[in-house]
Amino acid sequence: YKNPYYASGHSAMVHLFEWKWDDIADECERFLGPKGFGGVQISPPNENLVIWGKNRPWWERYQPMSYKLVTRSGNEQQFADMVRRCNNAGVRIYPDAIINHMTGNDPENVGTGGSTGDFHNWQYPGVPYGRNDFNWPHCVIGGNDYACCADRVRNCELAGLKDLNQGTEYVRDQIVNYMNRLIDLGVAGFRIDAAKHMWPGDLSVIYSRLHNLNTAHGFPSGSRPYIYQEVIDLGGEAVRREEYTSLAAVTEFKFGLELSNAFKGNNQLKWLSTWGPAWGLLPHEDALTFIDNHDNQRGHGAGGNILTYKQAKQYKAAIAFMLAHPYGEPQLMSSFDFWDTEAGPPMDHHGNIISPSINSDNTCGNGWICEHRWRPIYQMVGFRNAAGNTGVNDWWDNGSNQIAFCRGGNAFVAFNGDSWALNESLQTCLPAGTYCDVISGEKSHHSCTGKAVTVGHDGRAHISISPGDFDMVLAIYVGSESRL
Ligand code: LAG
Ligand code: CA
Repeated sequence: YKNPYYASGHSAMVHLFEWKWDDIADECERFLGPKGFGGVQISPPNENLVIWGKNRPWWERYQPMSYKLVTRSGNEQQFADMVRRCNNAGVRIYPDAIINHMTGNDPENVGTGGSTGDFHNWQYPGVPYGRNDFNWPHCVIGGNDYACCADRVRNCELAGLKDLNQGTEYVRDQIVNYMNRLIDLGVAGFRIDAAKHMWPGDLSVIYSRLHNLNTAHGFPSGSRPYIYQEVIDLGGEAVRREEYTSLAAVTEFKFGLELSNAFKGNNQLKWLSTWGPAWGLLPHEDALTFIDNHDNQRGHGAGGNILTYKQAKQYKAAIAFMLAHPYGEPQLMSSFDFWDTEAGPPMDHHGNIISPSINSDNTCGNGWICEHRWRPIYQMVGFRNAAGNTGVNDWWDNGSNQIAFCRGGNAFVAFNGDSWALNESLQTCLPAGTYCDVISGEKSHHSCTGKAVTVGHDGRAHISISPGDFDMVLAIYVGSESRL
């Protein structure tokens, strides 16, 4: 359950938060596949409660009504089409699986697929679920429960959301059938929402009943789905993330907190020479890593002080470090613009999601940020693919916030977080030649639109990043897009 089964030569997953299935299919073919992205995390594909009372907030999708594949992102036909087209483009699909709970006691009761419910009586006819399928006696998780009481964290309601009892065979069957339908349609794995709120023993049974990945979609026979479980554990909790790592991968929330802290200038970059488990992070193969996610970018979930697209220069540097460094299985966030932390995606007055527009410089419009289309970000996916499974070598730092390292003999990156220029002759480990920095520009015909770096026969090159540069990163690698 810890192998994402990316197509060869691809890496890194992007969360296309609230995108429509037709748009994701287009994006796989026109951008993600050609740029070497490994996969897409999609918003929950199952029917959710429609919440007009809050003007269709993004979080209505975390209130399931049934396992019918009908949401604002599209219907089952569109879902199947997206998965097929993305797999053909070498890009895998990972749905967000909401299996801990159903809806809250909301005043509205109609879902995106037309299902209705009677929440006060635990009735969800679209599945169907009834009172016996939920934990009993009824209780709601309180703030103090997280430190003391694992049983309450797992058997009581999260934010008043009706808490399914995954210990019963009937509930397990509904969940397993839902997930297996998605696997048969060609998905490569799942994010397990709210995994902390479910018993590891129940999850283990559910995972063991999942089908192998569909060989008709290009997966090797016998492949198990990639599973990354959302467990927020920054220490001091009754539920520990180590209870889940024996089952499958886990979301590593400390990763984004520490890198945000460092790239904001609150911790010197030189300390990153030991980046990985020495920082208290999970073992490499257990960790799904990211800077921000859909919750903490807007102060939900783990909260904290996370870098997002709103502090672009530091954010891009933190993302570049994540993609340049071999530790972890990286995930990128791709957002819609927001000020109101509850607001849903760009939509018309019927509540239909408005597609992103694509500008001539690769960026998006219509209210979509599309961080994954920012040059320093997608070019670093190319860097990661060129670096392959090499480790870090030839680490250099200036004793404060200027750092650089190589990945084998294929890729070199430098960062300047100091308020003065980085101007050094450094070992790049690359074969002699002239390379285009993929951060400040790219190769165009026979020249670089940004910085050019000339590597000598000893592998050394003059590297310069000044504090006034648009980005605090310089990256070069052996590849057709980067070598003149
Ligand atoms: C998650 N991970 O464990 C998701 O990443 C997170 O986005 C989900 O919460 C949560 N668990 C449940 O799947 C989101 C919002 C909540 C929202 C919830 C359900 O962060 O704010 O709760 O989705 O829509 C909302 C209201 C609550 C209310 C609740 C039930 O904000 O005030 O009690 O609905 O009506
Ligand atoms: Ca639960």
